[in-house]
Amino acid sequence: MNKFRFLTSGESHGMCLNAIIEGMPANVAIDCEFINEELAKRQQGYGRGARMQIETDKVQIKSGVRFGITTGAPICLEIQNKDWQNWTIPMSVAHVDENDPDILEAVKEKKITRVRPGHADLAGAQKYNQKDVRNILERSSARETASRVAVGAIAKCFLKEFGVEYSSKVLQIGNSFEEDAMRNEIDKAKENGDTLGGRFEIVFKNIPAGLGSFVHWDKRLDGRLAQALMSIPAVKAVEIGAGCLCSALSGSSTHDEIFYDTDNAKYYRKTNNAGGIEGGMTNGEDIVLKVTMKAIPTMKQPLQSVDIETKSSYAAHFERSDTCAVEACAIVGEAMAAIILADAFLEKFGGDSIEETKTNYNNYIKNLG
Ligand code: EPS
Repeated sequence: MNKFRFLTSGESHGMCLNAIIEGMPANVAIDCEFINEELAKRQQGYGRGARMQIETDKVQIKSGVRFGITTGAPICLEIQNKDWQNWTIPMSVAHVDENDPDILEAVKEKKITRVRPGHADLAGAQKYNQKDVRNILERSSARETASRVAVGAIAKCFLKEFGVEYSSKVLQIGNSFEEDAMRNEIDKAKENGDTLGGRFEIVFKNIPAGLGSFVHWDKRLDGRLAQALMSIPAVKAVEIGAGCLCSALSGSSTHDEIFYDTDNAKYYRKTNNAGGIEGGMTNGEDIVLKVTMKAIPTMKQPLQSVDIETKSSYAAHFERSDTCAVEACAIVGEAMAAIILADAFLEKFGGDSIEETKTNYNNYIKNLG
């Protein structure tokens, strides 16, 4: 059903991360430097851990782009894991000789049996019948979100053709709402071997009215955005516009009154509690999304858990982790929202080339007022 869709593959300490994208029309300019800047933004943020000092995420486009322009063919991209060179034996794709004591030691050293509360470890090991939780951790790791940011950057290249603008900002870390207080709280959590979550806002501007639809449950754009954002590891809540505040507001204070600007032949609202979506469709106002991320479950001071081999009580596994990754999550959130909006654009306007998409878009916009 999706017009713009993608799959990713790759493990946290495997050779690389990949994505295959389908549905991007031909003749869209793709700037690899821009994709790399987006990848760098995801690596930053106060509270990130040691892994980010090892990696310098860079995209390599393997197909679907020629001379910097999409051809309409599937786009395949790859991001190398620099850390992989330290994991060639424990993450070997090929069979290894377990009779070799050095190899046995290297594999055993990376085996995990003490599952982390709050991560995919235990349910994943049960579901996939794994005795080494490494086989769950490697793919459930949020490292996978680097691929999504690269795909999102390609969606952003497409959206920019229509004048779409976007931004995100962190609203809250733990119980702090100001930058200095947020940093202090992160420092304190780090000292205590603890982690922190928070909340961020994403805004998309210049989105035309009428993307998404009310006619079927799975066409509603608010549902599609919420699903995409909830699919980011550690995200626990997504709000659109006034979001959770709506529970306390009466109808007269919830809904945004409608006006008409005769000079510009345009409908508008003075408030945006709807967050740019009414009836599962964009209404022409800014798309405003608020996302809540829980604290990362890998902690230097681990919680009580169980060793799945011995069934005895143990502190959960700790390898290396971020104290706080809310800033990074906001960049992933922008990427996921861009992917959904690019899909909704293509659903509405179609087109196998950007010229065709633009012709359809311009015809539609002419009649909107
Ligand atoms: C990473 C996200 C986190 C990091 C990971 C890199 O993933 P997870 O959800 O597994 O905690 O911990 O780095 C490591 C696993 C490591 O080797 O330190 C990311 O955003 O790239």
